[in-house]
Amino acid sequence: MNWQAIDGRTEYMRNPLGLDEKAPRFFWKLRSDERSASQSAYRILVASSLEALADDAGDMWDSGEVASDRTTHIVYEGKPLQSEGQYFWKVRSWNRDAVASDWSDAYFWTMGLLRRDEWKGSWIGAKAQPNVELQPSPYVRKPFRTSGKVRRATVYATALGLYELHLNGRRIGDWFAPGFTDYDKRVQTQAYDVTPWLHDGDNVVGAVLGDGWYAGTVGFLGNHVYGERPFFLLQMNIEYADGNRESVETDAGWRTATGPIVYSDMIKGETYDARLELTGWDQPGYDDSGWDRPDVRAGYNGLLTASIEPPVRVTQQLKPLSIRQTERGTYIYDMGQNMVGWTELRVSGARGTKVTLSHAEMLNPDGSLYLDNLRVAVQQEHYILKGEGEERYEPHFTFHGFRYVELIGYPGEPGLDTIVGKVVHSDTPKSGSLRTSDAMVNQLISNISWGQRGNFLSVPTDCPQRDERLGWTGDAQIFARTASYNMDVSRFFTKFMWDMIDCQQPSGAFTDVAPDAGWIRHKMWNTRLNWFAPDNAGWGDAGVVIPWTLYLMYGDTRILETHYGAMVRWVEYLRANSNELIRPDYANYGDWLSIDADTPNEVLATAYFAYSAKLLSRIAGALGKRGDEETYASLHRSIGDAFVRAFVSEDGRIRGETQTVYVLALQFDLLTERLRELAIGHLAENIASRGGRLSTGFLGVGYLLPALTDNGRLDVAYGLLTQEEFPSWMYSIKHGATTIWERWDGWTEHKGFQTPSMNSFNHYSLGSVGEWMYRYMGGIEADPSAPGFKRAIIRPRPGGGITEVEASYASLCGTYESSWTLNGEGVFTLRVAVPANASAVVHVPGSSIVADGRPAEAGKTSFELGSGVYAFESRLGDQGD
Ligand code: RAM
Repeated sequence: MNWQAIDGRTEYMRNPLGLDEKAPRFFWKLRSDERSASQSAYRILVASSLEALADDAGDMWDSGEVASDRTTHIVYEGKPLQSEGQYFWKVRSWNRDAVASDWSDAYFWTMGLLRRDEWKGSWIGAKAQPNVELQPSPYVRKPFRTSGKVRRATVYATALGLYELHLNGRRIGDWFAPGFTDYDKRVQTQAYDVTPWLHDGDNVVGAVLGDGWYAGTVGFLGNHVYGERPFFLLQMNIEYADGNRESVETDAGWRTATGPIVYSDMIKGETYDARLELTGWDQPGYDDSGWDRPDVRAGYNGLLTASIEPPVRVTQQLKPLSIRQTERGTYIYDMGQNMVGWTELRVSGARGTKVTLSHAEMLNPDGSLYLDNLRVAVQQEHYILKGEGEERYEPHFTFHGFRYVELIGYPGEPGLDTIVGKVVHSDTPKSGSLRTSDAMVNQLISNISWGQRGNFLSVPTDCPQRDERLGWTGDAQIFARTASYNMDVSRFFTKFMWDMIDCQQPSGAFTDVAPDAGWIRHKMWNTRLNWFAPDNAGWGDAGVVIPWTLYLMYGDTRILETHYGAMVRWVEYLRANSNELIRPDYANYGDWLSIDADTPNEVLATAYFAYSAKLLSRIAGALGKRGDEETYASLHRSIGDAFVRAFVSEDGRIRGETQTVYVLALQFDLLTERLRELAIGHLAENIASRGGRLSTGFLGVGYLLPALTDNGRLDVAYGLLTQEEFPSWMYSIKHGATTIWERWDGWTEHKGFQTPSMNSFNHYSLGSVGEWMYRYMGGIEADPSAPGFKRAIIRPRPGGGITEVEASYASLCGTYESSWTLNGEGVFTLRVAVPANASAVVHVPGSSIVADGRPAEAGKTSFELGSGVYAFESRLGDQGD
């Protein structure tokens, strides 16, 4: 029977440390080799020790046998969880025949420091420097002794700035901790189990501090946005086998010095002088008598919250494809992929030799690095050799977006193995995969996923190379659904919602950028960039779209409950600031970077207002708030009516007559049935009149193919997908793109590069077509009535000359697969896999359907399936379905 609960998770994570969630949620998956396997009941045991758990004792919680088919978001309801508590759990599941599985493996989690007064340390940093723009990174250290056998040692740490934790000569943890938050409001803390790394007797704990988003350059907002220099807070709690406890924490007794990192800035790169290395600084026995006492910061008024975001990690290493010497005697490498992270250098040479690594996304026509689009960003490292044999170097608190690397000043002749590219991003595990028979479509899929990898770094950034790299909310919302197919972004976006909440204005407006990095606080938008406003249409709406997406894709109702009030405030803000339900748009983004098509702001803004209201109604429904569900549904209808009155003519033409106005009106459900039909006709005509090409910008593009497909124009949708003439996705691919460009015309044959003041080659927004590829081409669609893929709708739509698609999606409930082929005779085959304890409604296109080897009843095209693997065959006409 093979019925088994597997892959247990706590708060979406495998065995997490240092949670501050007092009612954590449990998740598991089910394994079964039977068809239509389902769970009839479960029992969870939570114990305070592994021994107790092994004895089947749930001294913290025994859920009892609960009749339920749920396996996700099961809320802990046991005894109160304690600070630093270590908890173990397991689950047993009963199948529909009431046969029990074995107990699952044991899983665990720990709690962090739950009360502020449990943080005993002080914030320490280097003394203030004379006013320098780029300052050296401080090293801080503390020797300490352990006395006896250590049972468990945990480090809790954070920084206003960035920190790299060291213990006894070992670097511990990930990159760019504690992540980007609005430090005026909160900072995340991390927990590390360091038990294995403690020595008997003498030990040293320390850290290297970086300016990061706190004190370094943030986007185009300059440096010192939150503070002038970084500060570090650490507490190591040690429990001995004999029950004694001790702690080591940051205080005035630590020592600090500067070392080889002359500066390291997110936007400005790094200079590292290896001659200044503090060899052995993080080990016992090092003489720190020349080091200073640290500066102790008075305190911190923001919240200390356990880290929600997934850690930033190096997830892949890329070797360069080629190397070429330039006339200047430098070398230019091609990594073969526009990537984000940095390069590691291997070099031997004389002490004092300076080697520079310079990074760029593109090459100029003369073969040199195209640096113009970086604005004030400097994607360079300068490394000064110590001259002691082979030296290896990678930077610390900076990252770059690049495909090409220029090596300047290298002593000797470099080879392909002189550098290696390190791919760096928030470690959101891959959850989707898509492969087709069309090589260019596959390249587009790859470009979209590289765009995500390059820009999901603590926050969803717009781009990784120029002096921007900010959490633009419009970009994030339009791409959120695509992102959640590609990778598990549950916690990444849960964290980002806090960033949005921290910036929500007293009026209820959600901002364009989160964290806003003091943009609004300093009223910079008035002075520097007067087009900025805190409530742009399609940007602020992210405050509703993102929680809804998390609910749909992961079944998370807590995110809806937590932010319900904030979402209501947003929609009420829009209502209060509209004129008879027509929403003005004060800023000028409109359908940002559309091409040769200006969507009137009011039309776009009113459509988005309606969409926010509609989603809020559904959210209220999901939370059982029937009154609000009706209130916001009727608000949505009223906005739709106002929209039609103000902007739609009798013949279904919508003001502006851009593709985007039709797409939004169709997708946000603003039209009557009659107007809908007219609108789809106008949309298709507009596309045809442009030679089968699109004109949509960031906001229209995400819904363009869905709107066409939902309204019977799959052929037009595929035409746009596979269009190779400018502007199109394939145009960039034909010209070598390996990521999604910010602009359709970032580079064109007729004009060359667009204006360097805004020309990123790694912006994911126009890649929001990824969603359509999963939902429609692959056919794996979420069912809002069973969110989190407890049930899926499988409805592949063949077309576009594509003969084969393989799609899969690893949901919280297990992995769905939908793979199809279409041969020259119009024979369509479909293979569907549905995970245990889940179900799917499968819609098979075409006629003469054979399901699982048997002819289906005439006229039957949809099939309700339980778990298992199924095969279908049908015959298609010329047009797909
Ligand atoms: C640009 C950003 C971003 C966009 C805004 C409106 O500067 O790159 O992608 O959301 O402007």
